[in-house]
Amino acid sequence: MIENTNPSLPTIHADMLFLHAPAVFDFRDRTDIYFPYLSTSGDVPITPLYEYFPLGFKSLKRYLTERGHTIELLNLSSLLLKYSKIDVRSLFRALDIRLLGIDLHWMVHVQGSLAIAELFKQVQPHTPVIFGGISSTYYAHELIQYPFVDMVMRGYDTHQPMNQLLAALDDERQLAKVPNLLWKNRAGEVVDNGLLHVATALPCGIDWSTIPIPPKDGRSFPIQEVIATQNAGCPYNCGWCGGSRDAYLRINQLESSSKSTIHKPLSETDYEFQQIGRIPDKKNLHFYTVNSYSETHSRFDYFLDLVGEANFKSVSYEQFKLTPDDVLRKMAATNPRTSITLSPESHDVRVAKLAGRGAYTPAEMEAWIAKALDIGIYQIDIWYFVGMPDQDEASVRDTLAYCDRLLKKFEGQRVYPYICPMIPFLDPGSTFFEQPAAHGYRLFHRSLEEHRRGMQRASIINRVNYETNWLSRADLVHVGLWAVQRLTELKIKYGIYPRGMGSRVCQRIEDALTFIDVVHEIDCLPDPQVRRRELASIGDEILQRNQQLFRPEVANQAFPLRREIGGRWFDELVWDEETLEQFNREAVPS
Ligand code: B12
Repeated sequence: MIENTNPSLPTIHADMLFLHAPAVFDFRDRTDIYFPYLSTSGDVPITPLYEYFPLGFKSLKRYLTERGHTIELLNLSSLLLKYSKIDVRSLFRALDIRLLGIDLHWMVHVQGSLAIAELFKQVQPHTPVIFGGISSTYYAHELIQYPFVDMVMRGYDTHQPMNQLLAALDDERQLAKVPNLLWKNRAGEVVDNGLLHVATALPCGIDWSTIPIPPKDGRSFPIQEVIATQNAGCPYNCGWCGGSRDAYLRINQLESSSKSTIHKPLSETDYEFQQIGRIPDKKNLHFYTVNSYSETHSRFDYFLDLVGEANFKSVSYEQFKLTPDDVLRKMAATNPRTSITLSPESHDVRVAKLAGRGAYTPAEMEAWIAKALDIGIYQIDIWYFVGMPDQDEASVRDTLAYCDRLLKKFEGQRVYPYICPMIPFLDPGSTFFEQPAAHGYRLFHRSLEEHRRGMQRASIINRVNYETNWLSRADLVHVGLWAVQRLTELKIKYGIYPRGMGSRVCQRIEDALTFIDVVHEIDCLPDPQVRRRELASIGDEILQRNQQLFRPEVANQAFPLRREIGGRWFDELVWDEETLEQFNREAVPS
């Protein structure tokens, strides 16, 4: 262990710490990367650092703790947002751990996760670093080449292999037997143990009883939410999605006849509900059920009974097809504030079909909405996407015109369309990523290193990893953000957003649309020296805009009011608030 030179930050002793890095490091003082307002997808409460950590962190913590290992979770992304002066090196000096685990699950973390691993190894060169998650699995062989990455644990289910690994850490002979592990031996050679552990289920439910909760006297609307995933992988096959049926089989190196969806045993679902029941203030929780469309009828029926007994403040369900009447009735009965999320992706069924959707026409959807509201569904959210095959600017404009009609038709009935540009990345491993030309796509970054470098570009347009035959990279950003702006105007028109609040959102998007071009022009200058100089000349303007986003607050398209962070389920900070505050005040530089 290295000496902890900051006594005000107590040393954390653990077998393993799982760390979630900010998407870009060190975002706090970067004057050379511009993060435009509302440039994440918009449905989840995050900044452009993408603070969610994988749900698997929580299930791994439970599984490994129950098997005798001490495990800590650190959301470095949230910690750095909340405590703006804390130096990461001094945090690392206060860790006495046998293994550091970093997720590179979402590709968008490529720059941040690698930068953090490199920094950690400078402080603790003898503590091994392991990567895991979907992108780590896809890029495992490239990832292991970085000198600061010692191991990669591949696969959608890493519980049992991680237990085996923690028991084998100091013994190379045992390490060679850990399934799914790619690692470097003492001689520095890369050893591939093979992808032998194939996920058959999501084996371990989450202990929700210990999650952070927002302070009672918070200054803003609290973000109180838990997520239910009853399955991973997917029976559907949307070409842009890195979690689709084919992508799942490809990334996990499985045969096309293998199972592409894994489910949580119902006993583990029961466990999760029991633990949720122990959260103080449970009646204020929003329960966000992701991919409920991949559940079988009987499993979903069982799940709905549990939701009904739980008495959440509100519940939302993602649906792929239009939910049948009997299920709608049951959903409505489980909670008075039940909302359903549909993602038709485009109003144009031809485009929607090419995107892997198109299971219903707009007319069918409208008839269904009327019925669902009648049955007692409280709210319906409808998501459209920008960056799909055969979707040009005119098509996006038509989607907005359609949203106008939809909002008018269901005025005052809580039917809310949203739109999001697919930026910065087309998911690696998705079918369109694998066969771009066949689907009208062109890639700008393909390898891990290309993505890492790409994420360091000042201009968001240059960070985007693809374009389509119908929308260039600049169009994806411009048309995408314009569409968000137009939809905001429509929501003001129909009284969904108060005028003042909506206008501020529109003004900030307007500023982003203008400033994106300023940054982009400079970022495209061919001479690196001139480019750096010109970029430096607008550095203050970049910083000032970024600092409006990187605060201990978050606003997103679905809820464009700033809300305090720190109490989201993934805001795990290891040290208590008082300690971190004191440490932040002292801010001892390295
Ligand atoms: C549920 C889900 C979400 C949820 C919950 C996410 C969460 N906190 O886990 C929400 C809706 C919040 C979400 C958000 C996003 N998602 Co998502 N999501 C999914 C989905 C549908 C299922 C994932 C899942 O439940 N896995 C099962 C859980 C239990 O396990 P796990 O978390 O994966 O962890 C296991 C392993 O991955 C591994 N592991 C993970 N990390 C580590 C680290 C170490 C050290 C080790 C050893 C192991 C390990 O071990 C764990 C235990 O077995 C997948 C698609 C799919 N069908 O698989 C997309 C998917 C993962 N998401 C994706 C994307 C793009 C996003 C967003 C970036 C979208 C956006 N633009 O906002 C955001 C990112 C948010 C953020 N980071 O702040 C892509 C990722 C593609 C890629 N390679 O980059 C996917 C593949 C498909 C998609 N397009 O939706 N997502």
